Order: sequence, then structure tokens, then C-alpha cells
Amino acid sequence: MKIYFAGSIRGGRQDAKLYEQLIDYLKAFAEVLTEHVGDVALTSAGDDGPDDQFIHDRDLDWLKEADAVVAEVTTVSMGVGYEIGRAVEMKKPVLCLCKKGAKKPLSAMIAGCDELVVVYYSGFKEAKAAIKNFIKKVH
Ligand code: 6IA
Repeated sequence: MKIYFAGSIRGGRQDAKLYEQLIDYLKAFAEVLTEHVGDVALTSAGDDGPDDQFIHDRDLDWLKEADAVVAEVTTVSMGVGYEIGRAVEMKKPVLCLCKKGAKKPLSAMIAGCDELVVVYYSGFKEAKAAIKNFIKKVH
């Protein structure tokens, strides 16, 4: 099973360590196509490819290849929102994980979409339980 993990890059890297931990947990169940999202060395100003078109096209190919998407949506990110929208159009199962009590309330376009599984969690333990439950359903 292949998972596309989505998390903020240019939207801000304050949760990069958390992405790394979630990706490590996901790897127990599936191949994660987008491990770089959890690379704490990747800053919001850093570079990971020749140009933006390359990054976009390569990521879209991975999204098409994925069986499911797990997105950490607490940090607002244009790219993550775009990936979720494209995944919904492709009829892929999508889990959106959002920290309870986040500074900015989750966008209505994510919180209000009934084609997504949206889980609000309090700690890493709850996030892991949501992932386990989601994987069980989509496997
Ligand atoms: O708008 P954002 O940059 O926060 O969007 C983040 C999402 O878009 C992630 O889930 C990634 O899958 C994807 N993405 C955005 N930028 C990149 C990237 N390098 N490499 C891979 N995936 C990306 C860009 C580095 C950049 C800071 C120059």
C-alpha cells in the first residue's frame, strides 16, 4: 500500500518534527511516497528540486500513484489544500489530521467536506490511533 503524506512546507515548518514522527509511524503500515515532507532540514525557504513545475508535476504523479492520502492540516498550507482537493477529485481516501485548539480554525473547505475523514486530535497517541483506524478501513 502506498501513502501520500501531505504537510506544510512554504506554509511554515513549525510542525516538521511532528510530520517526521507521523511518517515514521505510517511506515509500519505502508510505503510513504513523500518522506521529504518530514525532513526537518527542509525549511520553508529551502529547495528540493530544479524548479516549481518539476516539484508540482512529480508530486502529482506520486498523488496519482498513492492508494490513500494522510494530511496534517494544522499549519495552513496552500499546497496541502490543493493536494487534498486533487485527491478528492481522484476519489482517493483522505485522512486530515488537525490539532485540537489550533490557533487558526480549520478551513470550512476541509472541515465541511464529507468526502474527507477529518480527525481533531490532542496528542501524538490520538493521531496514531486515527491513522491506524483509517488504514484498517482503506486497506
Ligand atoms: O504550500 P506548501 O509549500 O506548504 O505545500 C506543501 C505541500 O506541497 C506538501 O504536502 C508537498 O507534498 C508539496 N510540496 C511543496 N513544496 C514541495 C517541495 N519542495 N518538495 C516536495 N513537495 C513539495 C519545495 C521546497 C521549496 C521550499 C522550494
